[in-house]
Amino acid sequence: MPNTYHTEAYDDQRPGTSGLRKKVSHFQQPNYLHNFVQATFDVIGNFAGSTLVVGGDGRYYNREAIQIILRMAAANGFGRVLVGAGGILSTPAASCIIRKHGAYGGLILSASHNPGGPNEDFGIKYNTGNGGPAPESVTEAIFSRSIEITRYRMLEAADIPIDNIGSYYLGEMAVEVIDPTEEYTKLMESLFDFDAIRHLLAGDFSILFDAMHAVTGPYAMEILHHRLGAPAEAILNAEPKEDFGGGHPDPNLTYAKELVARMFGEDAPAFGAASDGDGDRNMVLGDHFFVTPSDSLAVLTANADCAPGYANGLDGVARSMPTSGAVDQVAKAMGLECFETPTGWKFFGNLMDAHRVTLCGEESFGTGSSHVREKDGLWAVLFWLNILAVRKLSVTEIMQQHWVKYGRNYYSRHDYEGVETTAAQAVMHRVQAAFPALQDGTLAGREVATCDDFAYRDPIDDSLSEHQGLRILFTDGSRIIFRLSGTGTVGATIRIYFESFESDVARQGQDTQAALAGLIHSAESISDLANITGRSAPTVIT
Ligand code: VG1
Ligand code: CO
Repeated sequence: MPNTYHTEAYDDQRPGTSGLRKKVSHFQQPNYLHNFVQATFDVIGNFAGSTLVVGGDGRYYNREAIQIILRMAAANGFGRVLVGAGGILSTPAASCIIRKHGAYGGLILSASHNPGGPNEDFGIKYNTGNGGPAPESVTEAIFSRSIEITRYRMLEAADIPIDNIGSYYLGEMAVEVIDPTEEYTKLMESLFDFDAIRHLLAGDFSILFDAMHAVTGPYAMEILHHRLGAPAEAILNAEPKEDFGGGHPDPNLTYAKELVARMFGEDAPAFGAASDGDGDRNMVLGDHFFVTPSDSLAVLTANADCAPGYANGLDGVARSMPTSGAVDQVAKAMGLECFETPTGWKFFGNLMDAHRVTLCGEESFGTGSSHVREKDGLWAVLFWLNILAVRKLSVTEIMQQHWVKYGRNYYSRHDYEGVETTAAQAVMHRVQAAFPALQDGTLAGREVATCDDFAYRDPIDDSLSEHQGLRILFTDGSRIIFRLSGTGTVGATIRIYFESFESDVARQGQDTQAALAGLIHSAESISDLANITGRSAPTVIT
């Protein structure tokens, strides 16, 4: 008989935008992880005898957590667990493996772009059998269960040697330690023209990929180096480390320092990219050129027929609400349906399952497609390389031609990280209080069309998600959006998103911050942010 242990419930296990994220020490409290895992197993239905996928981004506490989860899965009646060797599975690879093996679901261990190490962050989330993050109905059920839980089940057994590929048993449950890159690599080969990319890289087209000492190192080595022939030196920080080498594994202009310096330095390569802690994000750069994630989604959509996996056309596209409307312009021109969802990948799952969308993306360096049910960093990199190989243009040329054809959506996000929670809430209240006066008025010399608190009705299952961000929408298509982050672990992070559309080619060459200056200034003044938070400037601008 599996062992059953008594436990005391915690009251703070409500998952955020993407799972439960806390400091490592928080997860190390007695039974903290056990409770969350048991609460998950208690609500996800009848999985007896079926398969669970487990893996993580390799951060500190990954290995311990995996051993705990394996013993709990065995005691709870799973038939088999697939675990990535070394405990490694990128988030998109985990999604791929869940789908390929018809698994019941998966547990992904990651705090994504948040730093790792004994004093930093850890995280866990449950993905369902479609390979995607559990929908809100499931995450809410897990939370409800977590506050009343009194026992968990765990087998007493020795550790599984997760570094060695092979088959093992824990009681009656099979544990298969698998190569974390194999299935994922095959999937990429089925979508993109590897011969064309190999040919491109064999010429004088050089690339740099920054794995940021996070999970994509082994994947980039296998795909970009071994399969596609990029030199090993083209992969920066390729070795996954438990603390990401002390860095912040967030692929943006602030944190991907080394890559940015080289792409904007002398003899810059033609193409540069980076991914985050768990491999689902991507940043794309050209020689002295930054591609905003919102533009990237639009470019992939407009050029999808360059890649074999998408040559037969797209079902539709989707973007998160704060993401710029660049993809909307392309969708309109191509006659595609275009959806606007709340922030977080879980909202794309239903649309993909119903074959309503093929490509989707978020402004936060996330792009992906229905090949899996997570955003996918290396997939985006390969998609870009495939397009560049076919079109034989530089990144800058692709972008400039795109803007001429579809217009340019100037776009920026300002993050104020680690703000005191009450101050952050006060800022949001202040903005909302300004809405009545703004309605039908003007701001930054632009006419306000409407202001609202974004709510989303899922077109497939009719579920409603409210309070997804405060929006000021202008009649010329410009937008200012205020949102509080749901992924941080210390205090609150205020995100302000700015967008303005420019169809006039003569005005498309401006500096982004300059083009948005009026909106930025207005946002600071109506929110009274500096006074309320004591912050005079954002922590990160992307
Ligand atoms: C952030 C991003 C959001 C993304 C989420 C998870 O959420 O803004 O677009 O889906 O991170 O990404 P928030 O609530 O902090 O704004 V990851 O790479 O952490 O799975
Ligand atoms: Co991530």
